[in-house]
Amino acid sequence: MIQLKWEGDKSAPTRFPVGLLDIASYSRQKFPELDFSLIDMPSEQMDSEAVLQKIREERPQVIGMSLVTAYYGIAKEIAGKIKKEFPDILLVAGGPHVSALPEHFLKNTVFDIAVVGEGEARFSEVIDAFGHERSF
Ligand code: B12
Repeated sequence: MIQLKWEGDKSAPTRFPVGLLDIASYSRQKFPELDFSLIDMPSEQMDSEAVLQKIREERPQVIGMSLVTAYYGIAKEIAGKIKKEFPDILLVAGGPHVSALPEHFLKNTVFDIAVVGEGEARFSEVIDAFGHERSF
């Protein structure tokens, strides 16, 4: 899971990523054998290169990002870099921007899946389908 931050972002560094943590907590209960981790760009003062470095170290199979519209640009930048270096990682987007403008979001994106609305059960379904090589 990645909580985003764009360069010059003045919002508080300690935003608590409630939506992402909800999803991780729900998924962890469903799949206790899997590891879930949070890359928290604001509180760890990370830029996109630092995120890439963390991904190189952790080698996740699935990455979820939460987007408000203000974070669309940085999400696109980071997702593009991830896909270029790790084309097999499944990229899942959710949050208010994706829920408000799903068709627009999907028109020009490297994300594999966009989840509209509440993400807890949906994200688990995605992980389940991905783990069993089922289409979603
Ligand atoms: C609390 C809040 C804040 C707090 C955040 C505190 C915190 N803990 O992070 C503060 C005051 C800091 C804040 C700031 C801003 N906010 Co605000 N905020 C809200 C509010 C009222 C609730 C958000 C919340 O915590 N929801 C509860 C959690 C559980 O829900 P959630 O995050 O939506 O996540 C669920 C789903 O969206 C989905 N989901 C989310 N992420 C993901 C990711 C994946 C992979 C998947 C599958 C699913 C998924 O699943 C989650 C669980 O069901 C909403 C309005 C609302 N009622 O939703 C506005 C809202 C999100 N904020 C908004 C805005 C514009 C902002 C600011 C940009 C304002 C500004 N100009 O600075 C900043 C951006 C901050 C940031 N960096 O994200 C807009 C976004 C609109 C848009 N088009 O994107 C909203 C929708 C209000 C509105 N109607 O205009 N905000």
